[in-house]
Amino acid sequence: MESLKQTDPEIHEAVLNETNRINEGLELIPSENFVSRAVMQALGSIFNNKYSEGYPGKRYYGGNKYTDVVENLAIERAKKLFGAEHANVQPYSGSPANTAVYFALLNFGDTLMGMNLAQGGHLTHGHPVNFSGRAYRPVQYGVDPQTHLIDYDAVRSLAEKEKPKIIISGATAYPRKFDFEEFHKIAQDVGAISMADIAHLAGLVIGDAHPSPFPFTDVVTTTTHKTLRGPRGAMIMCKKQFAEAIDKAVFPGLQGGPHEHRIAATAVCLKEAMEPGFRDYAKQIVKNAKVMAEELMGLGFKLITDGTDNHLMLVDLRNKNITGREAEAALDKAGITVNKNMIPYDPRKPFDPSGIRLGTPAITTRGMKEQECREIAGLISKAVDNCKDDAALEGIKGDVKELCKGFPVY
Ligand code: DSN
Repeated sequence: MESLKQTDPEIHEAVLNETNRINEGLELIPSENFVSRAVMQALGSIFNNKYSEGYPGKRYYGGNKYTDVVENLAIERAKKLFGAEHANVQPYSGSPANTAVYFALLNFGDTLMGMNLAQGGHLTHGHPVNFSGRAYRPVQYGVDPQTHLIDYDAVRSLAEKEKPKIIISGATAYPRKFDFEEFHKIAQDVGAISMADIAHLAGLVIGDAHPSPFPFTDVVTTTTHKTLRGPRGAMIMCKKQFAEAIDKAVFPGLQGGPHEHRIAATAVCLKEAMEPGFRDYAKQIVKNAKVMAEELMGLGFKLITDGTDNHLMLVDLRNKNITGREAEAALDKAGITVNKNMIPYDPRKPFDPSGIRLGTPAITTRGMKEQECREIAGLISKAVDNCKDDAALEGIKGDVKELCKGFPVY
């Protein structure tokens, strides 16, 4: 990074510091991951400089011969990997991708049904402060107050009563499997479009570690930077009948020039995901999460739904006498990065909720397995027990650093 060092030493230093932070610490935010050098190289490539408004073969700018190669490869790989009829790889990220779907397929004021953010959903699934909850009429389903699982009968009743035009499945903090087939059936029965937002699950889906929403779901969105292990960005995949409307909504409806360097990096991550090793990776993510969950419960932590089937855990900290914000801060001091998170029916507020969210995609990428996950659970427990003792947290940070030494990120 000599050029960066000379041009902007402050940014250079921040990059080095961040590199040390990830190498010496444990990244347990379930939506984060570490991409390969090849993905990084595509992301930092010459395609950053190109304008290519339009789609392959139909651009509003000249000089797009090689841009078309890149975007076509990303599209074809996405279709092949997921078994999709159509793919649009231009959305800048998950929120613009979801917004594009609504813009394409709904009229303002139409009813949109999605999972409540406070119970595991996402802002763009109809939260009242978000565009999706203001431009459309949001109807929200959640989880059962006792089991904290999605009650599919309750989802069906709500859909029958409210007659949404689109039903969104998918979440950001739901530790169990989604029954995408059941969601599609409910949508069909009430005359709605079925949409799955698999941002968190995409890597697990193609690695056969979670059931797929294909080929039956009408529209599927995903970010590319979570379990899929690609650049920050998103894709929309859909049945052919929705393709034209969705492409038009992305461009020119919502976006201008696509970020082709990022699309090149998406193509690379999709190629990597076609390798047999990616299946092992996806399955290991889930194995790691299950072991960490078991170990944490053995140490007295209460996990929402008493465990996990996927890459994430939602921990209810109320029996530990610590809030989510306090735990996040204490763990940060110990070199363990997590995020505070609302638990279902949380009596506290989002900025200082009762829970934390943990996940295994990033530590699995760096090669950690069951044994390390047991150790990590012990370190988390120790940090929570000593959350007010900075010297103890510093000591745990040393243990974390020692553990990480055997698993360099780059
Ligand atoms: N912000 C993402 C997450 O952390 O789950 C969802 O978009």
